[in-house]
Amino acid sequence: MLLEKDYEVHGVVRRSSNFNTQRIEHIYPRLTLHYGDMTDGNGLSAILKKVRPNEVYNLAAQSHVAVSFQTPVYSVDVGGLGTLRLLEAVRELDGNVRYYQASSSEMFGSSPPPQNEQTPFHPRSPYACAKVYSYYQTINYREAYGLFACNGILFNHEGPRRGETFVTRKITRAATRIKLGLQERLALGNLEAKRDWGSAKDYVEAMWLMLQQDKPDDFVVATGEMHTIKEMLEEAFNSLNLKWEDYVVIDERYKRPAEVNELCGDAGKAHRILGWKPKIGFKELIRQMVEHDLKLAEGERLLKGV
Ligand code: G4F
Repeated sequence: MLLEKDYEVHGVVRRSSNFNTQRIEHIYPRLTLHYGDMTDGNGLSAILKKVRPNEVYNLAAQSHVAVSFQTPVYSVDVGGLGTLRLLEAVRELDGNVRYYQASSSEMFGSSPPPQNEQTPFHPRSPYACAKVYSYYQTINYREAYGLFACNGILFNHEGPRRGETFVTRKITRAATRIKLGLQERLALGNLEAKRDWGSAKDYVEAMWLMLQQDKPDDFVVATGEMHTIKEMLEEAFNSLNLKWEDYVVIDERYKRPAEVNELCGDAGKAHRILGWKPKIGFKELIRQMVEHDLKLAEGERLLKGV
């Protein structure tokens, strides 16, 4: 839907010595890429002055919660101060730019579910603390400078393009590789945590809708359904006629210094004001991911000649 409108699409990516654009290749040639970095405010400002965007979506972060405990200063520099650098660059443009901030359900941390726009924040990681900082800076730029700036407080959003170190994709990759004899074990951390998992495809639509409204506001985006990691394991492994208990081992290294135990969003405000509702449920989401990863595993097996 995003691409149906007559948009010129620009993206900013960090330079890497290896190609790191596989997950956005499907939107070439609509997309023009620029090299930039959230730690380099001057660079961001130069890109914005060149592109003169109507809408800016800040999805940048060191987005792995566990890794943020190992790289706290970097994670907060990118996910917290990086937001401020980008907001300043947007403000300098002095135009009618609309700004979207990727806020996160991790900000709620240990506040019990259901969580909505009124729920107090209690962040439990450097990543989440940076997100709370960025959330308030976004509101401050809205109030102080009249910027059309919105926070989308997105709960976990998944799909076949999800990074392979996040728990959903780690599970579907492993289950399908185990099925084809390419892997023997799956090492995980805390299996008791509960999450509200939705489809990234649905959630991107909500992000876009926020910037099409008459006035800027903040919205929770969630399915309202909560599952444990064990339920996720059951769904993925059962769909391949496997029993997860035969393959999963607990590795303490995947446990976090502080855990977020229960996240389940109340997206009532997004339903009412944006007219948004998720279309893809938990079972369908896992089915899509398993189907995709099974094809990947089949390709891998062919290459290896197993
Ligand atoms: O998949 P996860 O790493 O996602 P997490 O920490 O909930 O964060 C994701 O969603 C947020 C939105 O709420 C985003 F803001 C954030 O950027 C990211 O996209 O972990 C989910 C749960 C955790 O409780 C974790 O402890 O799964 C548990 N888990 C158990 N074993 C594991 C593992 N997580 C990972 N990544 N790897 C494991 O082996």
